[in-house]
Amino acid sequence: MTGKIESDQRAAGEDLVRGVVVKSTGSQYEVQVGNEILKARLRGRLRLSHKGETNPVAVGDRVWLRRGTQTADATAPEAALERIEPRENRLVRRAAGRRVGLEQVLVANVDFAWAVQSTLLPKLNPGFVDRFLVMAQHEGIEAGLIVNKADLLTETIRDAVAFWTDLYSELGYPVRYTSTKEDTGIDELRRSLAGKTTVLSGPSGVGKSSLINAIDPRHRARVGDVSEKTRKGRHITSNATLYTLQDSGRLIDTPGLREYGVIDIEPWELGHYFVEFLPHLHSCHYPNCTHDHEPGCAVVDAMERGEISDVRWASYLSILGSIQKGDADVGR
Ligand SMILES: Nc1nc2c(ncn2[C@@H]2O[C@H](COP(=O)(O)OP(=O)(O)OP(=O)(O)O)[C@@H](O)[C@H]2O)c(=O)[nH]1
Ligand SMILES: [Mg+2]
Ligand SMILES: [Zn+2]
Repeated sequence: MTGKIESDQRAAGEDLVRGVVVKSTGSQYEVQVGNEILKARLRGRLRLSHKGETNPVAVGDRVWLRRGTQTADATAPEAALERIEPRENRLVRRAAGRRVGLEQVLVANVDFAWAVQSTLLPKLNPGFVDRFLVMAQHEGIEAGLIVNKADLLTETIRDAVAFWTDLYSELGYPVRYTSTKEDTGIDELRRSLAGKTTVLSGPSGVGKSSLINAIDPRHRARVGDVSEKTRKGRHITSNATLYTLQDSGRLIDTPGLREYGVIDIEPWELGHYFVEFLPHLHSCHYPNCTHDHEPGCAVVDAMERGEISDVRWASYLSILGSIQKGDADVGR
């Protein structure tokens, strides 16, 4: 058994070892090889072959390393990152600021993606959830919604939050309420992570890192508070990190995003990533219908019959508008 794993982790005839990227700080990467974490630096030619991306290597990438000679300097890289395996999937967003136009790969090779929101502080943002679900659907990644801070649910907001969780459940997405303060829904969430790679993504301050710590207390992901004034998080987590779980499975913590920018999707294609539109798309009069102004639109008809929720249609139009305008992701 051990022999097989070793030969799988070593390229034939070459002195390379295979691992998974667990952290990326821009120029240096941490790569898990078996039970070991190696610091690695990228070879120059790899950097050039990924020109459209701000980061050629992302957390979750499967890579091949060449071990270097050990030095006494603990900060020196221990290996050169020689090769990146083709990705099964990735979550990307448009890079913000000076790098607009480039893609930022948030994570690669994930089996499941949770959009994490909170009931309050910050309050649930369905626009974020819809954009996130579109991008996950586009990449063929299964996705769902976690609503954390269930302990803050009061009579005043309970129905408003339930409106959204019912909506996403009815669309077929798994929905979980959790509280890291009251230990609600944590065991169930932990069980769903076994044997696969799962990513948590959401706005700053919703409790992604707190969930990681609650799921596997051996990990000590840094947690920050929410600003009293803006009621938003303070962007505590600054790099995506992959955690190996005690019970099997891998869980990726990501930095909080202000908004989730949709990328690489054409206007006529967007409707394909709204699951409830799918049964109607072939009935639109125009094959490239954008379900906006076109006559004979089966999606609008379905909405008028009450089969598609008007809030999801409004959200669709908002995303369509950003794609048509070529909006940049507002980013972190
Ligand atoms: N009331 C309540 N507060 C929580 C819960 N989970 C986390 N928090 C608090 O929310 C704040 C933000 O938590 P973090 O885990 O740092 O949030 P994050 O999503 O990782 O934020 P970024 O790293 O900035 O993206 C902290 O003050 C946590 O203590 C919860 O279930 N209930
Ligand atoms: Mg965090
Ligand atoms: Zn249509």
